[in-house]
Amino acid sequence: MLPLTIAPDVAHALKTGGAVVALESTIITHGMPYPANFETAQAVEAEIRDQGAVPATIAVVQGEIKIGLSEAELRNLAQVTGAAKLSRADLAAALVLGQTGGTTVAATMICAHLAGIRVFATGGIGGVHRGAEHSFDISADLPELAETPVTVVCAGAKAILDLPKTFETLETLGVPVIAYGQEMIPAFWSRDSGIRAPLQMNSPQEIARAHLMRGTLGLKGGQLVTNPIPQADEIAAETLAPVIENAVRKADAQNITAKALTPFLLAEILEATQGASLAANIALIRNNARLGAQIALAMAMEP
Ligand code: PSU
Ligand code: MN
Repeated sequence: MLPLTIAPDVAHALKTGGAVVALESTIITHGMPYPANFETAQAVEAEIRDQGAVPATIAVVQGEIKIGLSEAELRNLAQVTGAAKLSRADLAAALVLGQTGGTTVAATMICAHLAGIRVFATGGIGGVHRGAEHSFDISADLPELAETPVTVVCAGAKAILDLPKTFETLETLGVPVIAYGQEMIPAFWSRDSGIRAPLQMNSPQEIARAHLMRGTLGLKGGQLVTNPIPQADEIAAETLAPVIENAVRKADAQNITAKALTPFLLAEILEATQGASLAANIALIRNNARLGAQIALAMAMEP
């Protein structure tokens, strides 16, 4: 039997054809410190409700997939020590072993699809790490986008990654990368990565229809929507470049690899920039939650 529980408001929305937006939880367990992680998770859920959609934060709690967390469950997850970081490879084992953990973009897509949720908002996705030609470190998020039919809204990928290699890989995998409202792919804290997007769309309706058209064509996999951070919250790429260089060097020197690498880099950057990167991070996730809700609402209106 599938150990999966859907929160009452999410179940109701799914049953009545309402708009639901999935949210990941590795950002809660491994991406931000307490209490910023808890407050951000709540603010992101509130953005989705304000648009008229229902948020579903997804996590694994004591061996059970939770689709939608209560406030108490969210607070527990934000404070739990030793939470696992669960990607595609870990999910079945975590359920059998009764673990508690945050789901990555890949695992959240899998769980969202199991529950019938088609839209998912996050901050940044995993990708091809710098030096991947030696380490072979490529996030399982990329092949998941080619496998599971969920539209993922993000703000691009962080420059902790090799951005050109990340987007080349997505092209190889046949994943549509859509820039929202501009020609260029955004770069998380800043609006322009210097890489032209293969696709541009300017309305939630277009994105919703493209998702449905993929289903009509019988294509596997989802879409990646890259939504630029609001201008007022942007941090210049030059400001962060040395901080990122430093974090990558430190990870290399300390031999941080595999699952530990992304959380290590995120924590280093957070510490080095203190409030600045965190404030931008929160602003862009809220912005993505709003767009995710608008896409989910548009999809719910389509026949
Ligand atoms: N990138 C970010 N913030 C994050 C993550 C990535 O800017 O919180 C998290 C996401 O949950 C993503 C995961 O799915 O890290 C990728 O980890 P890895 O690189 O180990 O696949
Ligand atoms: Mn990795």
